[in-house]
Amino acid sequence: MQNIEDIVARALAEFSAAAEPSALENAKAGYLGKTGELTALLKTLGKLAPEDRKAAGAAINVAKEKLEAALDARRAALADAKMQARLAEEALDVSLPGRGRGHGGIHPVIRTWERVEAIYRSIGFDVADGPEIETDWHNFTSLNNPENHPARSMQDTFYVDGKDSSGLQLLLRTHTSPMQVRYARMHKPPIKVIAPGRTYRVDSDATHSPMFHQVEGLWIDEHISFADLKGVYTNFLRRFFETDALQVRFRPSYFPFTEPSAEIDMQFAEGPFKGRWLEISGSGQVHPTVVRNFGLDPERYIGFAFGSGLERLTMLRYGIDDLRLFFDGDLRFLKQF
Ligand code: 2U9
Repeated sequence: MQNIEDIVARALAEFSAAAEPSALENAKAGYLGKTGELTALLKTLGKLAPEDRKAAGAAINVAKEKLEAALDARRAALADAKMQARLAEEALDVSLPGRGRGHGGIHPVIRTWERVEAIYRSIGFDVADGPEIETDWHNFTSLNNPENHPARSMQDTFYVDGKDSSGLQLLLRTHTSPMQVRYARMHKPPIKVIAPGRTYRVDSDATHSPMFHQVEGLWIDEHISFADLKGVYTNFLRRFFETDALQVRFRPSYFPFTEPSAEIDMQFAEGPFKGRWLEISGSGQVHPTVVRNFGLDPERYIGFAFGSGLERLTMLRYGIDDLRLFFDGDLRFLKQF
């Protein structure tokens, strides 16, 4: 049966030439499908003489099995080739080094903030935190700021449109003192608290930023004096700057919320600032009107308050000479802390 061998040879050639499963299936149809060549041959069996039929049938079946085996092999080869191509395309070089992830750090001013908190906590001060959008009453009036005080003007304070739920004028707090007022009105003496946080003033130049950080302290009880203020603050400075070779002096000053009031100056006995008196803080005995606004009797309760700039403390600790470095976000600067 020359014809069968010819059919098988052409089928095998077409199968191995098929580069795609669809082409392979089309080729299969040409031989084994309903109208395929081998199928047609099978249909001619009935016309053969009975003695020839058996041999012809067996030959066709052998041919059919051959083609089916070749089809299976080709199908597997095409699937394998497809998988290899995909593996090559999607290959990951697991030996490449990772891109790495940048890690952030703590801003130097926040380092100071944390340090100040730890020192005051260690001598029994609580730490209070509160709103940065304040009422005019908490920020100014309760602190004995007169109606016409320049700090209350639009040039010095950021006012916020709209009023609070009681109809009070809102503003960005210019100091953390309003938090101390809130704290003092919520606690019974002894009141011993610091309030670190962000504050806002309309001010922007080499030594002023519209947003800056303060820490204020307040200690109110029956017999708290300037001697306690001097002890607490001197202890704080020596621990913050990690040196006992440091002098502190109090210079008379004026603030509406304290009477008497004093500027606190310090002088290092060593290091880059050696021998220079540096202004470090404002302070004073809390004004009787402010104590009354706490809801306390100023004849019975007395104490001190102080306020320091966290940027200033940071600049002195690390010898930084330009305030703007804190706000520029330059990693060459920030990475040093
Ligand atoms: C209450 C009563 C009194 C806090 C005080 C200062 C003096 C002061 C400045 C230092 C540098 C602000 O950041 S700064 O510009 N602060 O001079 N602050 S006494 O007095 C208070 C606080 C709260 C209830």
